[in-house]
Amino acid sequence: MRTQVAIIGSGPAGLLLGALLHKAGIDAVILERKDRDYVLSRIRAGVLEQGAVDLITSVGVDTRLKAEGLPHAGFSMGFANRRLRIDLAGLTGQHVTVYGQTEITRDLMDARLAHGLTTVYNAEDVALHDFDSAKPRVTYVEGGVTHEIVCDFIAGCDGFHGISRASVPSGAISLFEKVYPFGWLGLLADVPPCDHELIYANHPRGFALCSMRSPTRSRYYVQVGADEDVAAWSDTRFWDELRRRLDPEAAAAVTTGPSIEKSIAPLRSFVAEPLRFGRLFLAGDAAHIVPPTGAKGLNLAASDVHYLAEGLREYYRDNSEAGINAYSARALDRIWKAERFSWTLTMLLHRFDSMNPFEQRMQEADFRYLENSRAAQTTIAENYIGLPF
Ligand code: RFL
Ligand code: PHB
Repeated sequence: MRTQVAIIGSGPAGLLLGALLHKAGIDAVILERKDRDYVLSRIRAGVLEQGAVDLITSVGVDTRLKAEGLPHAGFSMGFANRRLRIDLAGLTGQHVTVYGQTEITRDLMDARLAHGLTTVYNAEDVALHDFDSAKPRVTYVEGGVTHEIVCDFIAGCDGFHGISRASVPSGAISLFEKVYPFGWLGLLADVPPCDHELIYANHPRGFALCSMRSPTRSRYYVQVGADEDVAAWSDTRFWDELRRRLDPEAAAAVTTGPSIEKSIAPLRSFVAEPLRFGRLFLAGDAAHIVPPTGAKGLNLAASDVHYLAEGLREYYRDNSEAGINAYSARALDRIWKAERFSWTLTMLLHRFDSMNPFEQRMQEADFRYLENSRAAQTTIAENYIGLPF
């Protein structure tokens, strides 16, 4: 098979890149290790910046997003049983949109199918070859048969555990990482949310987050130990722990119900540099991870593929390499700012066993400063709604 761009991974980064390239008249094939239903069963992000919404709109995949996405003009932070609302709309004039990553993925997959674009699911043993030459190749096994794709470029959109970043010689790549000593236990249930906006709570027992997917479907998280076993968490234990960590008003408003999904995600900050190796580009979680506290992971995947698609469009349309040459630096500039924000919010909102009394007082002072400073609230708000790209 021959294509212009071979995309590895059909998460939001790969699918959105595929849609942007299709719009630009550039031919691409997506190779995905899992099947469609498996990809759609992963429960992940829920908050979209306007920039991500605009990109999805630009490829014409916004019908359900416009109908079902929930505009949120603010969110709250809880601390010592007090609640501080960050007025996103009042402070920045903008809002975020609550719409699940699963739904975006489904919409983009359906659009690909409708346009007759090729996605190979269950592609095993994907291997990247010769990306330091002008004729890169990708091989994979499907149904026991080995196939080869000859292409101009490879886009590594295969997430943190993918093959793309791992294919780069270790001397050519620098990795920056911070692993946090805890994870988030998430629960999805068909119950109405406890509030019309998100609540991020810092409590002596640990962090908790009240989020949602729709007016009838809630997503909640509690901070747990890094090596906690999800099997140790019955629904009842989860609901009890969640309510203990919320202020009395929020706790009283929690409607409990059977979980649809329950899983633990470790928290990590990670960046690989650079994002280009000859004719291989990294984008999305393949290149970087943020702790979910700032709701930035999916949004960064969107800005990465926006820069990459622009570069590839310039390459094919204008015969210019300027855009692909600038890709790594442009994307990394925005990535590091989102890393900074996600790290700051994680440090503010979680309890660390290692915190000494001085550090604990610093966290409390941070919060009290935020309560009384419009400037500090604006800093949080302008990062939460998303820096421009
Ligand atoms: P994905 O979604 O991991 O997709 C990568 C795809 O590549 C496939 N793959 C391979 N395919 C072929 N060959 C191989 N060797 C392959 N190896 C892997 C995988 O099967 C998969 O289909 O990466 P992508 O596209 O870069 O998207 C990134 C986002 O998924 C991620 O950043 C967000 O989910 C992060 N995130 C959040 N981001 C937000 O912007 N807002 C949020 O509110 C938010 N909440 C979250 C989150 C992530 C979470 N978890 C579970 C990590 C909440 C949670 C709990
Ligand atoms: C979610 O709804 O899954 C969600 C929302 C906000 C975050 C992280 C996750 O910061």
